[in-house]
Amino acid sequence: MALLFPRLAFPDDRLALQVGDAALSYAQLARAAGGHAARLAELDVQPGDRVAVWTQPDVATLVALVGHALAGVTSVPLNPKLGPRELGHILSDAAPAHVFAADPAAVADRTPDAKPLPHREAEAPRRAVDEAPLLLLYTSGTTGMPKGALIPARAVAANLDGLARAWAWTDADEVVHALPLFHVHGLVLGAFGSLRVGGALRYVPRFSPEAIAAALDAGGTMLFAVPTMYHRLADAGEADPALAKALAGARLLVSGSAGLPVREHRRIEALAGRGVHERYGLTETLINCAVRASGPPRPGYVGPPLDGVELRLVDDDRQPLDARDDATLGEVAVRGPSVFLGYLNRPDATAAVRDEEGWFYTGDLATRTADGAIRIVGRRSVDLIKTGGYKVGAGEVEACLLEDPGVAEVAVVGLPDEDLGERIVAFVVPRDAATPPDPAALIDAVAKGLTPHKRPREVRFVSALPRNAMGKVQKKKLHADPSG
Ligand code: MLC
Ligand code: AMP
Repeated sequence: MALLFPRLAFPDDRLALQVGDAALSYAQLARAAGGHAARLAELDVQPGDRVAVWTQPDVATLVALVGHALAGVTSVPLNPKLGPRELGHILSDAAPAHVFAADPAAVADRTPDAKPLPHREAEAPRRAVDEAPLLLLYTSGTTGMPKGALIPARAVAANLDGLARAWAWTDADEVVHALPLFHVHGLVLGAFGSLRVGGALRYVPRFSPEAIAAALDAGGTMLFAVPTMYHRLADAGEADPALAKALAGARLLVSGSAGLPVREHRRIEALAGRGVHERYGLTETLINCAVRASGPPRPGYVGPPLDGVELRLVDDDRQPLDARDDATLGEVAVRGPSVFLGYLNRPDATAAVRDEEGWFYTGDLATRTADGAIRIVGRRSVDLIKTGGYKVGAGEVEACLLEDPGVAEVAVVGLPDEDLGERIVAFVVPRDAATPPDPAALIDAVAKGLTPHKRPREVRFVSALPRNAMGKVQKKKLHADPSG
């Protein structure tokens, strides 16, 4: 029987998870995850049911997510900072049978009925990797509220095996990361990846360069981070030789979720004596490309496709482009076992991104070299913003801002930012120019109603938005002339 986490079936005393001061061996994790699975059975949760978990950065959260995987239950990971507007959408769309939290008091203002995750033990069930959804991950689109991507266990297993080959990732490795546990990067790669190879995860509950350095010094061999974190590590490392030494001690530094500027590559290389291996992926497809650990990093490139991933570049009519000149631009399309099942309750949205032959259209624009390396150059839509590695849809932020009676019109864009990659900026036409709304209140409405990382970092009042002859807002003009 092919298992998702083989080492949990024959658990030993090797370190599986370290979260702050709490550590679990594989034997302890197996019994704790088995205990959670037993609890689900008592609650009459059946394989295939959906159960939500507030992903507070706690070892109990990881135990519950592993328990769901062993029980065949679909996890719906919730960002612990979700505000009522976005949370309401997710709970009504996903309709989970139960909501769990390591610390229910911290989320009682939004889910009064969240169940605690007490420590109990039972034998871990065994479950073969199958087509059933393992995860329901919410991801933003250009308009409307986030869509739930159904990710089967089969995709997670295939993708992690491809990454293990690309990075020579083995049970001798200890991954360090400080990423949130409600997205692919932190949850699938960081947590499930470590457990699938039988290695350890040293999870840092709150990102800081010093905490990353401490986890690397404690035995970490690989670091997974977003470009914003590398930028902050470079800033801190240039001032602190101990931090530079900790980075130099890892065998592999990996960046993803957004493009790592060549400048940051060079800074890390200068500090650590080693650059950063980039990989590229999406919630819906998991990881598509990775620079191989057997060779040097390649600044500006995300490497060739993983084993098992079919990739092509296509033109505006979705016709394949054969060029391998690192100049011809096409949209990245991928096919293979890592592609998701579809969006929950959204067959229309699923059909828009996946064709009848199984090709998934990413919306990312790229070139390809003669040796197959992909360089991500941009995105088809100006309405998708990547800030700090988080995807944010302009439409969801605009809809939230338009609720303010003082806002007549609004256009949200991502402007270049040295730290965040892109910074969310809202161009607002006030209903009454003499008494515009309070910018801090507008920012707060997004931070508290949706989630803090979707908040505009800046509000600019303008008398009108640039529009074309059809009346459509020309966001490219706001990019070119951010004064509005
Ligand atoms: C600020 N805060 C507010 C607020 N303003 N809260 C309420 N109201 C307001 N108006 C709070 C925040 O909640 C937070 O609280 C603190 O202030 C700082 O917030 P921040 O400034 O937004 O954080 P920042 O420093 O910018 O975070 C940087 C970061 C983060 C790098 C740590 O962006 C991050 O974790 N990124 C990872 C994203 C990721 O994992 N993406 C993967 C997607 S999967 P507090 O309490 O926390 O201090 C994917 C596929 C793939 O893309 O390829 O991987
Ligand atoms: P998400 O929906 O949060 O999973 O974000 C997926 C998007 O992140 C992709 O479509 C890309 O635009 C972007 N992305 C992920 N990794 C990289 C990378 N290494 N370089 C550039 N963009 C990336």
